[in-house]
Amino acid sequence: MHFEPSDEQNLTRQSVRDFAESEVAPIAAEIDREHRTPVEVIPKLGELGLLGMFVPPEYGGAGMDSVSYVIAVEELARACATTSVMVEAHNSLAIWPILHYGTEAQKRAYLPLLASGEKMGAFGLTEPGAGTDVAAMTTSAVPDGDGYLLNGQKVFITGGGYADVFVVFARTSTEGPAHKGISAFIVDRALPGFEVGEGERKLGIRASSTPPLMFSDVRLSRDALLGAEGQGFEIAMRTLDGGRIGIAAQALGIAQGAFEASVVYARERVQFGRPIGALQAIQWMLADMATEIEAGRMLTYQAAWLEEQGRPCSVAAAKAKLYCGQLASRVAGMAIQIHGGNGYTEAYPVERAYRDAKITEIYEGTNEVQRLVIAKSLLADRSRGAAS
Ligand code: COS
Repeated sequence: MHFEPSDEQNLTRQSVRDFAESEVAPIAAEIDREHRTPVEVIPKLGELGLLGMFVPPEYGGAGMDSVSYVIAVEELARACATTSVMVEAHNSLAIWPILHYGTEAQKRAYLPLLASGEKMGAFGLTEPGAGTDVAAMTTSAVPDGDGYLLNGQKVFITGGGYADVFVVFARTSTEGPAHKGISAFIVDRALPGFEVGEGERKLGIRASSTPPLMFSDVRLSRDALLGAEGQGFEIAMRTLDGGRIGIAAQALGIAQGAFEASVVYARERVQFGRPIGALQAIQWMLADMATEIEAGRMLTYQAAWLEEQGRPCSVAAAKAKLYCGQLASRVAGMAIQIHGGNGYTEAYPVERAYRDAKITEIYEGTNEVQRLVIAKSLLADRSRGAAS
């Protein structure tokens, strides 16, 4: 397959790049240093349509295709990984499940507000004792009157500090297989008994808010249930399939930014009387970086295209995320190597890229989880139809 972006996709890249270079890149180092979430960019992201990218226009969104979405995330990450994950978590993890599993009333109630950025969304899945092992979650939603009582704790919730609407997963049954007893709910931050804790201080994406959520007898109405009771594990997995394509795009953008900074540095930095780009040792690193990024981009766009067609994309998403997460770490490492001692300081953006890259090998499923998903499909009973 030779991927050729459409005029519309090229336009998306150009407009997001212009915005990222003028509004995001100038503050990226500062918000990282200060661990400060750039909430001031949220209205601007909303105006550009980046907060409701695949929400259809009838619900107030931009109605973009999945490839345009990954292009936008990639361009934001090229300037600032934190801003890209703010957009990614909101679109992929909060909006997507409401769009695909919500009732008409839920879609009408939430999507226009989320797409405009008037309200921000987040995804409450991970718990202190349930990270990779999602089915081990203990947060419970016990039937009570005509609704549920929600109790428990979530951790590492991207966007938790500023989000208004959360897609929260909780156990509604302890009967049968653990994953069958999980349900999804749309939970408003304003509900009594819902508390948001202090954000974590992290190695990278330092400006991204990732606090714990605490639920103490939070009363949910019946209308808060997203999908059917017991469908939560499936909703989480399908949501993460798309989310992983977004994280692959984020990893690509981080790598692209570090690569471009390295090309500039290789042209300008003089040693032994000539730019270091004249040295084969540097040239080989640049060549490897460019090749890996292009390979990762093809995997990511392929996964997004499959998703857009409504075709199975779990395995393609896992491959894209696995490959791009690793390439981002490798490329950022080479970028520091090319920059030498300068690259190890905060004065150059590759230091931040190196720290930011690592999380793309961890969140929305570790490298090991992606390998598990890929290997499972390779060894699946073919008569049941393996995913691509
Ligand atoms: N789409 C739809 N359904 C899926 C699915 C997907 N992508 N993946 C799994 N399922 C279904 C399976 O078909 C199975 O359904 P049945 O019981 O009806 O047959 C069910 O879910 C259980 O699947 P599986 O046995 O593979 O589940 P495991 O408990 O072994 O978990 C892993 C599999 C580890 C891959 C999964 O829990 C996972 O992805 N963990 C990582 C979670 C994560 O990414 N956390 C980050 C949070 S966001 S920062």
